[in-house]
Amino acid sequence: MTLAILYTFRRCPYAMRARLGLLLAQCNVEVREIILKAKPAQMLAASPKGTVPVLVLANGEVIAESLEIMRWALTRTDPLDLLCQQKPVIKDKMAQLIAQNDQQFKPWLDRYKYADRYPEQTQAYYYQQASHFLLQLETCLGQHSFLVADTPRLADYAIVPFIRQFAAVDLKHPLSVDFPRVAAWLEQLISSEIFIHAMEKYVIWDASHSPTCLLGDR
Ligand SMILES: N[C@@H](CCC(=O)N[C@@H](CS)C(=O)NCC(=O)O)C(=O)O
Repeated sequence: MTLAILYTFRRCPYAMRARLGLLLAQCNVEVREIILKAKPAQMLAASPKGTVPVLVLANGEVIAESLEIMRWALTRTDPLDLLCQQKPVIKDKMAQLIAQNDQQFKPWLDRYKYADRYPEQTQAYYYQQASHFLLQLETCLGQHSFLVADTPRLADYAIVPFIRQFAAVDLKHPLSVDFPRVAAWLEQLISSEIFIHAMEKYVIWDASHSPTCLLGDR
């Protein structure tokens, strides 16, 4: 059987969420680890916009948005009901949290992380702006063990790579000081087997390599 091909970059939070979605759906794919400074021509031919992740399906269809890759995989197999298909209120809440993460939190995260590239404000200002979203997550986690329920769902896996990145910006300023519940949630998710699997290291792909698969050998 021809496998779908995933172009990915280990440290990219969008690619992380795509790998998590594929693993959670037990969907095997061929993994092609790339470097952003030297994107392979095969990836750019499939997706000229040049962002990772990119999933090229066996029928040639291309999915070049991380959340769509998660949804595509989980729509096929969702043993843990991560999409909460029968729970419209939770589905809406998840969509809202993920949209806030991607549209509001992520730009502040970038400014906080690379504050020297955005000298118009201080890093403390960017932290403050990013905190609005973290406070919202803190409130969610006061209501259940994970963002929308007592077990992890799509929203947890879609958002956690970005919170992990935020927490790593300034290790002298641990997340637990201002956001203790978010810090505990982060720790629980990133120490889980699935996350560790999603962070496996791959050599940089080139066309001469024999295929490497997300779920191990074919
Ligand atoms: N909306 C896209 C965003 C993906 C994205 O921006 N990925 C970054 C890496 S974290 C990227 O590929 N940037 C292109 C570059 O740096 O050349 C998605 O959700 O997949």
